[in-house]
Amino acid sequence: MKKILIIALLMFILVGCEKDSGEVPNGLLPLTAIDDCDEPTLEGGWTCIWADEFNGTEVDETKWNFEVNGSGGGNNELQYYTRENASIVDGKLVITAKKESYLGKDYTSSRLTTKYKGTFEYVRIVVRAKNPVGRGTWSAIWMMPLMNAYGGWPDSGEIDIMEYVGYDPSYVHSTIHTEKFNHNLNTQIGFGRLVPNSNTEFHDYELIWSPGYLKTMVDGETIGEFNYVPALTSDTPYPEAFPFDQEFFLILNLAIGGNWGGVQGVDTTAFPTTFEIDYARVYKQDYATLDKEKPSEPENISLAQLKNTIYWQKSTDDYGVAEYAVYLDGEFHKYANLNQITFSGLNIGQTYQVQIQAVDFVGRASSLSESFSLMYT
Ligand SMILES: [Ca+2]
Ligand SMILES: [Ca+2]
Repeated sequence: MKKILIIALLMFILVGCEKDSGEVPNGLLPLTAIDDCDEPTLEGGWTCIWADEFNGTEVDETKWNFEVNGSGGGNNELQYYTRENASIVDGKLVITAKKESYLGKDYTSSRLTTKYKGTFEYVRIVVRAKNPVGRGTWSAIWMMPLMNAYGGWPDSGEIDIMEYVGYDPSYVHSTIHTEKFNHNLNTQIGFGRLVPNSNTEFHDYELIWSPGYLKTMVDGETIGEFNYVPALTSDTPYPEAFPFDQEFFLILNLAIGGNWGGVQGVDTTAFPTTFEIDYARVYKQDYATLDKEKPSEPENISLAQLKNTIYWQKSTDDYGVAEYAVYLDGEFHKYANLNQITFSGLNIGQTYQVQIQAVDFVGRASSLSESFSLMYT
């Protein structure tokens, strides 16, 4: 009797759970954490999808590429990047900068990337690292776009999760570069944070990246937040301000000298010096399991300064809006990744009724917005 009751109760719970989980409209499957990540999940539904704990005996070239060159990184840097300046020691990637003459350069170091081996969009990245010591060093944990969807640097964006220069060792920095905001125009958007012991202690440097939003942190404390706010750049197509809706890859490097690292020269007695990385982990949110609510209805559709362009207030959602479906006169027209769209190829002089619908990562859609009358010119 008791057994039957338990079975009945179990069945009720199972059926109840199944009913509760609902259906994933677009068939997205739940995520499973990879095996070789020492912290498989993080609070908030983050599941580890890529990681290197640096536990082997040499750099894992299924995950990393060496960039071997003396081209100066576009910043007049002084090092030649080789394969030999990176090694795995006691569970850490150690990049060692040396003062030595090599193929016309006075220093050697290493730069590793995950290009074609680990490329990501809308993820959380955690890299535990210890910065080098010495005036003239310039270490970085950063990202570049895989396909340059909007053109060459800086038009497709750059995400600097953590940069450090040895002449100013108390600070770490986070910066984004885009077509509209970049260091050639001196309009890049950057933040610094006081971390006095970043070259004696390991810290977790993080990026949280969702549509229209980037946040960097050190040990859970914010370094910088970067939001796409279309009202503030309404004269600009969104990719010029915020091209971060494409896949990026991770880069770890230790530069010497250069336009930033070398501002106060190089202390030649500081070498060898090391940039050490304990792990690099990438997490994605398990939308299929977690995302239960549809997004809010897009509101406040407005005409942008840019011709034939509108923007609207970003919808809210329990796990994020993946894209916006744009309707013209009741018919689906196209998707927009962020909350702005520029129309093209319509009939000049005709007025269209525009409606917007927010769609989340599992395909749940908001109700259609109110109509906005747009005269195409
Ligand atoms: Ca490790
Ligand atoms: Ca949702």
